[in-house]
Amino acid sequence: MSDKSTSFHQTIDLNASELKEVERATEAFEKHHVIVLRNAFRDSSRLINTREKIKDILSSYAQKEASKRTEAEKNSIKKQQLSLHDLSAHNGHEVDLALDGWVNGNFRPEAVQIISDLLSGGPRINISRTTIRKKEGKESFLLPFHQDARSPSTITPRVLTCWIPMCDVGDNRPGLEIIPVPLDVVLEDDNDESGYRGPKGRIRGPGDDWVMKTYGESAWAPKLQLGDCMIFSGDVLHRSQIMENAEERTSIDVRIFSSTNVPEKYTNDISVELI
Ligand SMILES: O=C(O)CCC(=O)C(=O)O
Repeated sequence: MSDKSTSFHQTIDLNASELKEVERATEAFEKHHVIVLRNAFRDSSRLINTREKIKDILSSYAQKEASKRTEAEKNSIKKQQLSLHDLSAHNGHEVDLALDGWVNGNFRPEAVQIISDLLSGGPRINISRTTIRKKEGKESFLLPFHQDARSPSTITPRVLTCWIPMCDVGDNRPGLEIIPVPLDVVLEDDNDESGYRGPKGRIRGPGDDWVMKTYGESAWAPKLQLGDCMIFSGDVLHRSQIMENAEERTSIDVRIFSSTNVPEKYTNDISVELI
C-alpha cells in the first residue's frame, strides 16, 4: 500500500513550477490537509549544503565529552534528531544556520504563496520546533504514526509542517508515509507499551495497527526527489516510512504558522519570516 499512486493521491501531488497545479493547491489541501509539492525550491542543489550542515550539527553533539552531555543531548544523539525546543536551547543559531538561505530564502515564490494562502497570510517558520533528522539505515529510530498537533491549540490556529528531504527518498531511503484524511481532532494515544515513548514517557500516537486498520486504504509514502517537499497540517497522521535495507537519509521538518494568528504555545519561540 505504501507507494501506490492512485488518482486520489494524484489530486494532492502538485508541481510548484506549473501554474495550473499551483492554482489547485488550496482546494486539494482543504480536502486532504496535505499536499506533495514538487520543485518547491529555486535551487535544489543548495539543499545539499543543508544536508552537510545537519550532519555536522548532529555529530558535534556526539563529539562532546560524554560526561558533559545533558539528557536531552544524549537523546538527540541516540535518535539522530534535534529540535531546539527539545533541547530547551535559548538561541536558534544552529538550526537557523541549517535553514538560512539554503531552505528559507530558497523556496519558489509560488511555494511561499501557497503556504501563505493556507495560513491566510504572514507565514513564519518556528525555529525552536523545527527538527533536523538523520536516519542511518535499518537500525534508525523510526517514528510511528502520530499527529504533530499534541493539543487542539495547534490544530486551530493552523500550524503546517513542511517536511523536506535532503536527498531522493522512496527507493532506498525512507520517506514519510501519510494518511491524507482531515481529522480535525487530536487522537488519544495508544496504551500499548510497545509504542514510541516521548521525552516525558508518554506514548505518542494512536498505534500503527489501529491506523492501518482504520485508514490503511488511504496510506501513501510518495517517492520524493531533492527539491520536493510535503506540507500538512497538525491533525494529519504520518510516520517514518518502514523500509528493508534502508540507506542514510537526512531531512528537516519545518513548522510554519501565521504571524496574524499565533498559536499560544508559540508566543515565546524563536521564529523567522518565511521567504
Ligand atoms: O522524518 C521522519 O521520519 C519523521 C518526521 C515526522 O514525523 C515529523 O515531521 O513530524
